[in-house]
Amino acid sequence: MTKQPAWKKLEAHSSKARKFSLRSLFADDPERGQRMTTEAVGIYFDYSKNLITTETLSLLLKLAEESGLRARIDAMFRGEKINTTEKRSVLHVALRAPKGQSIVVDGKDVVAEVHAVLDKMADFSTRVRNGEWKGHSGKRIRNVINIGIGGSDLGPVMAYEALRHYSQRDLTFRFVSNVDGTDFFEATRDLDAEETLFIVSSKTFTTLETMTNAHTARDWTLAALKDPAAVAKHFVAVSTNAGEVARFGIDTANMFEFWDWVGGRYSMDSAIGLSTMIAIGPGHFRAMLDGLHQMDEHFRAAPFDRNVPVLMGLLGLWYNNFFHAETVAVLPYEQYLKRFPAYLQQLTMESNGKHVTLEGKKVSCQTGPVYWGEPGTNGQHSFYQLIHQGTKLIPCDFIAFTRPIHPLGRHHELLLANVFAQAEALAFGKTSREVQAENTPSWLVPHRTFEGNRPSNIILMEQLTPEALGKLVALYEHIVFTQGAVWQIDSFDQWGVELGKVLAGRIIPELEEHAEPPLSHDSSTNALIRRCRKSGRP
Ligand code: G6Q
Repeated sequence: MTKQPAWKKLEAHSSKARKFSLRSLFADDPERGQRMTTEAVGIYFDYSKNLITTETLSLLLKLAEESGLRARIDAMFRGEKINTTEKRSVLHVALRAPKGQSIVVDGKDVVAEVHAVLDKMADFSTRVRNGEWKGHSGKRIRNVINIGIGGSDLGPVMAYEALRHYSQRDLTFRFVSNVDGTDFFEATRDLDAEETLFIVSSKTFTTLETMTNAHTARDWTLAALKDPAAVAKHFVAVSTNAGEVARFGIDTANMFEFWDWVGGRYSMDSAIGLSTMIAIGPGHFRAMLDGLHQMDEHFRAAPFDRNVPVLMGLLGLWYNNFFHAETVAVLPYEQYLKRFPAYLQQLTMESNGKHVTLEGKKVSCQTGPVYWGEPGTNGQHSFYQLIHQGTKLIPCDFIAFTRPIHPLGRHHELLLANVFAQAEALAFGKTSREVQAENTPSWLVPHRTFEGNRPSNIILMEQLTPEALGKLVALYEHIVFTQGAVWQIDSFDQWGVELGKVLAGRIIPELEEHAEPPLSHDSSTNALIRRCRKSGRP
């Protein structure tokens, strides 16, 4: 990639760009704040506060062309096996394709299968929501606990929190992911097993954490209900592995299927979203799918210079590869999106944290940045200091909504004023002359000076609805796709999580067995294991 003509030109251009001043760029072009924006599927995207000119943009767009982004998008939508290291199609876009559309994988129309599962989910969700689905002792289900981890947890947690306003409030939702027993204990300590339904969400149904928590959940349920038949009423599964689901004791009639062409971190709108559907109801869930689909169509069809995910992907790449920025801050000014940055961390970092190209050669440039963030305005009172005056360049994505969900007094105006002010302050700063003009003592002037020139994107939408959330999720999925295509890496595998799992498997018996098997790790690991051996504990 780094040998492409556009890359070389961007390298040369970036030494000029380091001297760009956002103050001057805005002063020289009074239209910049309108010109460097685009609007699509209900998103107003303002990218004018980036360290770019029209030339930068056209070079970045050229880079996208030279890297074959268009062909790769088409290959994904056709269902080609673009996840080459796992020999799989990458078809999360099929999860929200409307009924009647057809995408064929290995001779099967996957869209028809998707809708069959959605209908089954809708039927089940409705029965839980209206109380028709009863627990073993005849009591109504009041609590729903999703057990899953990684892609089988972060999406459901994020979506539940984001759409809580639309949820059925007489149902309690909890999420257990960590193998740390505290997670299960705290999620269940005040609940009545007779009123609790567990959704065991695991693509493989073999994941250590999830299966450990699922077995603990079964013991917890049976300790209260004292009848193995209770499992049928208190456990359902979301998985691709019917054999393991049956072995666990869950009737496969109560299993909601998905497929190997859905990556874990791309699965929040598959059956993995069953807890979301129970919370918000099938109608809202379908609205979320519609939002995802609208963004898919925009990504597939819009010209790159007006394509929001392509533009955002390229701008991210600009700072990552040409300004050596290491991170991206995602800053939603909407309290309900408090888990969105955590969700994005997996989506972006598990996808693009790769060190070799599709051909297995070491990459010649930096790949995925670190994503992080917190909702505004809280972050302003903690880490924004470093973004404003630190020595690191941290491009920011601000996400805001014009209409509040809860219009309370002046709250929303204050919230919006803050997000716009932050972007303005980052971009334009405050010169030492301006600080001096405020009669600041000269020794304090450097401390109170803001260099500015710190780039940000603003994503402005009308209101956080299920449809809007769908658009935001698909937006970031396609940003990841765009960057992965330019870097020519496999954004859909995750071999990096394997080694730790294998090593943990080796250490488990070394901690648990009273025979104290001999240890053959490094001296540090050996010493740590010895200190924690079960047999040595009081
Ligand atoms: C996501 C990853 C990973 C996965 C979890 C859970 O893309 O593959 O986070 O989702 O390891 O896997 P299971 O769903 O198979 O339990």
